[in-house]
Amino acid sequence: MNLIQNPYSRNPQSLAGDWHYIIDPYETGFYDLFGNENPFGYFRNLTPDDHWASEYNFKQSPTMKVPGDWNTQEPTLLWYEGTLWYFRELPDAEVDGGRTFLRFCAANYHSIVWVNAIEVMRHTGGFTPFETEIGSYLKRTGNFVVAKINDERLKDGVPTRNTDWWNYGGITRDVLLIKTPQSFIRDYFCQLDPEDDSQIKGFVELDNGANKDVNLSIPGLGIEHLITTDSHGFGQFAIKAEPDRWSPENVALYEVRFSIDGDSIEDIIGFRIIETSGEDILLNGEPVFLRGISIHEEIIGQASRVNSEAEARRLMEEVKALGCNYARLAHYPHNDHMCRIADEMGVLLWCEIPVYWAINWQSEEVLHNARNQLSEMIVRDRNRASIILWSVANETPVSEARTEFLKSLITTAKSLDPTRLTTAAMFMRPDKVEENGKVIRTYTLDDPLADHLDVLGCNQYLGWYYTKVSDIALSRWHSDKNKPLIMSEFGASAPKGKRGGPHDRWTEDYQVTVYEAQFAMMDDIPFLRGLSPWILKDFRTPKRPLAGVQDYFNRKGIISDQGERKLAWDTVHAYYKKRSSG
Ligand code: GCB
Repeated sequence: MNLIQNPYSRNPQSLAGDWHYIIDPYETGFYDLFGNENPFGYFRNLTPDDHWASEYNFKQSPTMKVPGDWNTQEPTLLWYEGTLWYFRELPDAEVDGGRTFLRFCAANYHSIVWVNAIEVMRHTGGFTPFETEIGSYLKRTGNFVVAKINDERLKDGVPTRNTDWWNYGGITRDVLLIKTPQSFIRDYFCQLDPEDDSQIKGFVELDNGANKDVNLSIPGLGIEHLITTDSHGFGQFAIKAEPDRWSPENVALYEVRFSIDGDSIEDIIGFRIIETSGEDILLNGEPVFLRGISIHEEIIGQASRVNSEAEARRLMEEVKALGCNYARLAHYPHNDHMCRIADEMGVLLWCEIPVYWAINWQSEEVLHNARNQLSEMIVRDRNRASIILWSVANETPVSEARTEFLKSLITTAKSLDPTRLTTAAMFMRPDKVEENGKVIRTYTLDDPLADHLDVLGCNQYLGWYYTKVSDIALSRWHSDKNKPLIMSEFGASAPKGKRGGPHDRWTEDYQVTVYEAQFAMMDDIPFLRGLSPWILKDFRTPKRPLAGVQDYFNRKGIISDQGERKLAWDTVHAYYKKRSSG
């Protein structure tokens, strides 16, 4: 069964707050001396008074905030990668005939959860939700939850060991107790039909609701429609409708309510059509140019994982201030709030999974993991009008195994959501020829993956890696794919406040020079339909140690980690102003 759709509107009980924790680099709380799972593990929540081998006590252990990464809450954990145990008491069980689910909106990376010392779920993947029903394990009083979260980077992980971002560990997003009636609306999908835009189409899935009737109501469109479900509680619908179309310029949102006897759920949904035609991206039938920016999920001002609605809003406000109609949420699914805020503020989105650089393409298990993360992201977010692109990969090395792996993910994305476009960030290969003593580079997208995507993404760092800024004007772009291209990354590093001449690397001035040259070049790429420069804000990464300059931050932000705008912010802002009036 799918994850529970739209859990926040079920008035869930948040388990946010102080959780006790124990750092356990040797996994003493999980394995015995010989590496077998220990039946007296920490999940039992014992104390030295209970058992001679219990050399721990959760209630005497320190606390940290959930949600929140562990790295930035306790100085000794900044670089920690391994196992950490969490504990908190749960509310008393209510005897109301209903059902209770426990949902982790995300925990990085591998999680095992126990309720009252009974294992209730395991999950792999750091950025998507997982949940299970726990009602039958709850006692009248004295309930508790224990979670073992491990964020070791793994060769066969998704992502794999090597990434250019901080491996924030822990319960980074909300933990919710969701109450439902015995029979309830578990999932629904409600979008304008890309095959026939005169109708709203979708499905509803009931939990424990075989053959029940579901009422779908969209008051703003005068819709009251009865959906009948089959013996699995599954029902489809297609209803004639002429909604005001959602777009960044016209944030038209409708209340949508599904109800059955004893349960109802409300959502706020926008209706729009996204498609391609040759080299164009069409939003509601009109060509659109995506003025974007890439974002990591880090808080402006303190460089830690974003985990609240207010912090997500602050990021999106910065996107809007820049003049964007689009953002790339790199390099993993961001928190639940981001897409809802984008719906509300009118920002088109590219959403992706952490299939980044070199994954183990040969492994069925790795494919299963990647597919699971993709599915959890799509199921969580497919009712959001803002999302137009599902991206399956970032900068992956071309091989047959890689392409087969990614083709399979594209098939999954299309089957879960035929209303959106697929993409991936790829490289383009330069052919160099000498003309009048100058090297002309012609970039061609010859990655075979391109044939399977709707929209092509290309990352390039002309003027920063391998090339000089003068090479940018000598670059040409070629494509015979007849598909739109998004320049999904480009940029240059500059610590805020470091000034110099226009050609001095690592200065704000050089960052501006690179952006100006890049924009001039992009004006001449006939199949370019969008860009998302790298990146909105400086972000933490262990890969950038240059002292006094990077200090373990990637400094390609156009605002600093503290939120101060760099000179390049104005350059991007001015370019987007020109683009939006042109
Ligand atoms: C890339 C990666 C991104 C890096 C960026 C950089 O190509 O996709 O994750 O952070 O380059 O700054 O080098």
